[in-house]
Amino acid sequence: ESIVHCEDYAAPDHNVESIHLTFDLVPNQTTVTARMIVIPKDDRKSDDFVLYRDDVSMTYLKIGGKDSLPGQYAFVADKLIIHDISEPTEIEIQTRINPRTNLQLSGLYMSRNNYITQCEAEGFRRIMYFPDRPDVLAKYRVVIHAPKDYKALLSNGNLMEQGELLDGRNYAIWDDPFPKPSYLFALVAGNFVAQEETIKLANGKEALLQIWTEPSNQGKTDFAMQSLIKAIRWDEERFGLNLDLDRFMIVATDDFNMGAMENKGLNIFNSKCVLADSRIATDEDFARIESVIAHEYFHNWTGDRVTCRDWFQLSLKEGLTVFREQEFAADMLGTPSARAVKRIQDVRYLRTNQFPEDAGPMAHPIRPESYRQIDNFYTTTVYEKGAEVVRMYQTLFGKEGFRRGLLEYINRFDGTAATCSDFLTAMEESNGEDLSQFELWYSQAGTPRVSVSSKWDENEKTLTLTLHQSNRSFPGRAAPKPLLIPVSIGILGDDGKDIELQLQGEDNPDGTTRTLLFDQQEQTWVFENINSRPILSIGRGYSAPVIFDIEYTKDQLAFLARNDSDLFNRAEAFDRLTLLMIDQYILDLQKKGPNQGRDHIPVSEAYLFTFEDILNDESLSPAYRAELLKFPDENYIAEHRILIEPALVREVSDQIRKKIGTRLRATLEDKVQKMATPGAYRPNPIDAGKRALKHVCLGYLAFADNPKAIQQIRALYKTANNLTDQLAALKISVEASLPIAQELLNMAEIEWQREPLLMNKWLTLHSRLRHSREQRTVVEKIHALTLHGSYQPKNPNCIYSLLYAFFRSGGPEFHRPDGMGYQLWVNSVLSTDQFNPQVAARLARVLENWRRYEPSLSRMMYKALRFVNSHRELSPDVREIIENALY
Ligand code: DPP
Ligand code: ZN
Repeated sequence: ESIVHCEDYAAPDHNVESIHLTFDLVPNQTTVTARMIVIPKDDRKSDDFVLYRDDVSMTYLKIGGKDSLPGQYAFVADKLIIHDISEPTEIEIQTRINPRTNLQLSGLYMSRNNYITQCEAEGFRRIMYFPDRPDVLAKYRVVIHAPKDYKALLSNGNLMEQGELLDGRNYAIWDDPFPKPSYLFALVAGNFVAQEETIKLANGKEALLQIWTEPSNQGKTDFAMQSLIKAIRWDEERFGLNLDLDRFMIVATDDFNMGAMENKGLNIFNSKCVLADSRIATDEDFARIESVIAHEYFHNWTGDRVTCRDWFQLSLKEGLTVFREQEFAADMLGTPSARAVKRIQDVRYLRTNQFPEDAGPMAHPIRPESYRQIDNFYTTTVYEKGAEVVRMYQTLFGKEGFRRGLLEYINRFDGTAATCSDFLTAMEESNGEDLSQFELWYSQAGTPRVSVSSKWDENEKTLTLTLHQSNRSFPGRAAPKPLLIPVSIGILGDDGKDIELQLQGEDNPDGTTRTLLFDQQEQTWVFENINSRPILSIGRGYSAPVIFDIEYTKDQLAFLARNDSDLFNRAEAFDRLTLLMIDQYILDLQKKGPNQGRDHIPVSEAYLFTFEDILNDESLSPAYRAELLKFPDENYIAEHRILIEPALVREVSDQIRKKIGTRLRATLEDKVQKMATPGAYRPNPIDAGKRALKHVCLGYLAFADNPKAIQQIRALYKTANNLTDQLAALKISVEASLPIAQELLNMAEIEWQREPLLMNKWLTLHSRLRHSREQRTVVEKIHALTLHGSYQPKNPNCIYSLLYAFFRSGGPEFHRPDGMGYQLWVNSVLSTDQFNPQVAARLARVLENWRRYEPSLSRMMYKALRFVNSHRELSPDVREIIENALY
C-alpha cells in the first residue's frame, strides 16, 4: 500500500451533481443501487472518471442508461475507472455488500439486528463505488427497503415519504437538500424509538429534534436532548448560526469505533457519549455528553456546510470544532472558577496525551504532510493542538475579531471544501492583519519550548523579560522557524496584587494582563514602574500550546498558588510545585537502597502547608480546589520525567498520598463532612464540585488506611443515590487496595450486570488493580476478564474499557519486569487486527514511546513491537503505527 502526500493534491476531473441510492437491506447480502449524474469539469486533465472501492462487489454498471461494455471501464487496484466521460453522463452501479460480517464498523454494518453506517473517513467506498473524497459534493436522495419490523428507517435530510411495499416490507425516502461529501452520508435502520421535541429557531423556523435509541435505552436521552437545545441556542447567540434543517436526528448505538459522527442531519453516537441518567452516568459523563453533543452539532456549520478539501485539512473542521465545543462548555459553566477548572482539565489532557505524541514517532503537524492510513490521523494533535491553534486566533483578535473571521470564512466557503489556509486568510483579512508567520503552526510539528528569563532592576524600577523559543527539528526536513506565539502575562507585586503593565516607550499603563506577540527566536520586553520585587505570571490562561521553561523557587510557586489573579496560572503554579516536590521525593528515594526504610522520607512541610491552605480556602470553589489538589495521574508525572520508570512513579505516588492523608487528616476529614450533597442528585457544576472535593479527600485518607474513611467509602457505595459517588468509592478502594475493594467490585458486578455501559466501567476498574502477593497477576486477571459474560470480544467499547484502559494506565502491573503485560498487548493487537484494524491501531499506539522507558522495559517493548511487525498479515493501519514506532 502507498503513502499519500499533501503536496500531491489534485482536484477531481469530474463532479457528481446528484446521487440516488436504493438500499435493499438483507444481513448477509444487501444490494445497493446508485444512479449518479457525473459532470466533467472544463479544466479537467483526463476524461477518466475515478471511483474508489473497498470490499464491495459490483453486479452491474450502466453508462448513459446502457449496459457497459468491457472496454469502457477498468479496475485498477482499489479504483474503478470509467473512460471517456467528457459530457454529463448518468452512471448506474449496483453493489453487493455483507453488513453482517463487517466487523471493522466502517461502511454499512450491523449492531445486533440494526443497520448502522460509518463513512468518515473512507467508509462510503465500502458501500458503493464512488469518488469517495471530501472535495466531491453531491446531492443525495436515499430509498431504504427493509423488513417490516424495522420501525426506524433513517437517512440524511428530509423525510419525503414512507410506507409499506407490496411485498409487505417497509420503505422510506429521504432527500438531503445540501450537497455533501460522501463521508457525511448516513443510514440507520432498525428497531429504534425516539424522544422528540419541536423547537423554534432564532430565525423563526421550526425544527424537529429526535434522539433515537433501542427500546431498552428509552428514558436515558433527556440530558442529551437538553444539551442539544443548549448547543443550538449557543451557536445562534455566539455566532448567529442557525440550524439549517427541518429535522435533526441523533442515533445511539453500542457498536461504534469513535465517540460520535456528525453526518448531516443524522448524527450517530456511541451510546456512551449520549445516554445518561443518575444511575448510569457520572458527573464527568454528563459533562462529556454535553460537550460531544455540542461538538457534533457544531460540525453542522464547521465541517458539513464548509467541509475539508482533503484529509490533510482535517484540523480545519476538528480543531475548529473542538475549540467551539470548549467555548460552549465554558459558557455553560458560567463562573470564572468553573471555567478555569475546565481549562485546567483541557490543558492537562493536552499535556498527557498530545505532548507525548508530538515528542514521539507519530509526531505530525496539525496539518499532516503524509499518511498511509488516514484513520491513524484522528489524533490529539489534529484535534486538541488544532483547537489550541484556533484559540490563538481568538487570543490575537479578541472574541469579536474571531467571530468576524469565522463568519467571513463561512460566507466565503459555504457549500464548498476548504483548506486550513483558507481559514487563516479569512481570519487575517477580516481583521486587517498579516498572519503569514502564523501559518507555520500548521506545518511545524513538535511542542515549542519557550524559555523565560527576567531581571528586575531595583534602581530603574524596570523588569526586563527575555523569551527564547526552540522548536523540535526533524531529520531530513528544513530547520524549524520561529513561530508567532501569543504570550499572555501578568506581573505580581510583593503584596500579591497585579501590577498595571506599562512597556518602555508607552505613556500609560494598560491593564494587568497583556498578550505579547513573540515572533522571533529571542525577544526582550522592558516593563516600567515596577516598584517592588515582581513575580512573573507567564502564559496566563495557557495562551499558546508550548512548554514554558521558567525557574521558580518553591517560595515563588507557593506565592503564585495563593495569589495569582489568573485562576489558570494559579493552578499551574501549584502543579509545578507538586511536580517539584515529587522530583525531590524521587531523588531522596533513589539515594536509599532497596531495603533501607524507603518510606521514611518526609513530604516537605512547606508543600503540606500550601496544600492545606488551598484546601481551606473558602473563596475558591470546591471544584477548583479538587482540581488543584487531586494527586497527578501517573501518566502525567511520567510525561514530565526524562526517563519513565513506572514502578518508581507508583511507589512515590502511593507514599506521598499516604503521607498527605496522614499529616492533613483532620482537615481532610473536615472537608469530607462539609462537602456532603444531601437531597436529590443533580449533575450541576456546584454539586459535582463538592463531590469531586469529597472524593479527593477520601482518596488521601484511604491511602493512609484511615479506618473511618474506609467505613465512609463503603457507606458511600452502599447509600449513594448516584453513580458518581458509587464509582468514586470503587476507584478509591481499588487504587488504595482497601480490604473492601473486592466486596465492592462483587456488589457492583451483580448490580450492574444488565447495563453494558456500567459493565464497561466495571471492566475499567480492574485496570487500576494493584499487585498483591496472594492473587493472580493483574495481567492474568485482565486476560481472564476477556472471557467474562459482559465482555463482547468484537465490541470496541469493551476493548477500550478493558484492554486499552489497562495498557494505558501506565502502571507497573502492565509494565512488568517479566514482560507478561507486553505479551497480552501483542496478543490483543494481533487478534483485534483480524477484525477491526482501526481499534487494533489504537491499541498498537500504546507502546510507541518505548524509547522513553527504563532500559529493561524498553528492550522488551522493542521486542514486542518487532514481534508484531514480523506478522505478514498486518493491516495497513497497524503496520503504519508499528513501523513508525520502530524506525
Ligand atoms: N466523529 C469524529 C468527530 O466528530 C470525526 N468527525 O470528531
Ligand atoms: Zn469532530
